[in-house]
Amino acid sequence: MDKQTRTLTRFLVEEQMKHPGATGAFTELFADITLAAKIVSREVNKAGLAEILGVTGDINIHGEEVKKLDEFANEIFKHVLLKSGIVAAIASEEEDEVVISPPGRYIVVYDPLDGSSNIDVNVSIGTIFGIYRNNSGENVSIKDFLRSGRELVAAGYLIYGSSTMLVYTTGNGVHGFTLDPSIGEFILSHYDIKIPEEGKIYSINEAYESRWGNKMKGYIRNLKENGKTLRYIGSLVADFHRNLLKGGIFLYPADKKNPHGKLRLLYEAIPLAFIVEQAGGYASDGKGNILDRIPERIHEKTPLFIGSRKEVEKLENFLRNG
Ligand code: AHM
Ligand code: MG
Repeated sequence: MDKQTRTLTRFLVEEQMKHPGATGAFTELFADITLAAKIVSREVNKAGLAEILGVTGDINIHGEEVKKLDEFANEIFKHVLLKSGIVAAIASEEEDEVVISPPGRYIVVYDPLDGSSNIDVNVSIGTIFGIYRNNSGENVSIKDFLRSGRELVAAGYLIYGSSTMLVYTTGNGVHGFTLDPSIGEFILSHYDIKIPEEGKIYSINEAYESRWGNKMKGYIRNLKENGKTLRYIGSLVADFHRNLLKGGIFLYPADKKNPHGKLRLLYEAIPLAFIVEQAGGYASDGKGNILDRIPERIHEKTPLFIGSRKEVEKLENFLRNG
């Protein structure tokens, strides 16, 4: 019985009770995030029916076409978070600038709908988020976003797949909750997730091989010679989630076309780096820990190598020594 009734809300309240000074604001913030997520999940699930597939006709700051669902997810998260009185400012992949609306104890960074190219074809997509404390009160500004991932209060992602899941950490292990659509609740399904130290899977877009440097080419050749297997969905959240549970490495290197990589440091790489580290894994930009990077711009890009600790360390050694 307990298994079916271990909701996210109960879990958060139990966690909150371990911290006598807690005000409940954080628990409320999570209620807001899951509300937005449930609405997005509902729209994603019926996307083939509603007139919500396709593009809006706009191009975002990254030069990419904005999908209607991208925009919808962005608006829902922005609205729910900024109206809460708990979040003073947000930075989103789909907003050119940070959006400031004090008061609020927290600031939130997010990619509202990651894996946009998979929206129209019924393949898993997701939302990634990171939560920081607002240390500047009413004077919150863009500077409050340019900080190390080590200052994260929490990070998580939603995956809209064959089921909808929330996976998050507050720095006390990583826990996964599955949405039971019949009761509209996230139920604890994956307690204290640990990523295997090593793994068979590697995930990279190999079509770009001709753009890579020789060390990257050699590394991938080496993986194949050592019996690794390729899995690549093209949705970071879905590729990350699979590798978190099964072990392996996800790679999006810098290449000739994208000299700084494609993925975004602040609202993609850093939150996932915090999660993977809490699960016993590791995230690198090829030179060092993603959590040691301090973004200079909110939309800064980074190479990303993330997953099982030993696999990512091997990759780092390969890039250093060839
Ligand atoms: P998006 O945030 O615009 O959806 O782009 C990010 C996505 C990631 O989910 C995925 O890992 C990557 O882009 C795939 O890129 P590619 O198509 O170059 O392999
Ligand atoms: Mg994205």
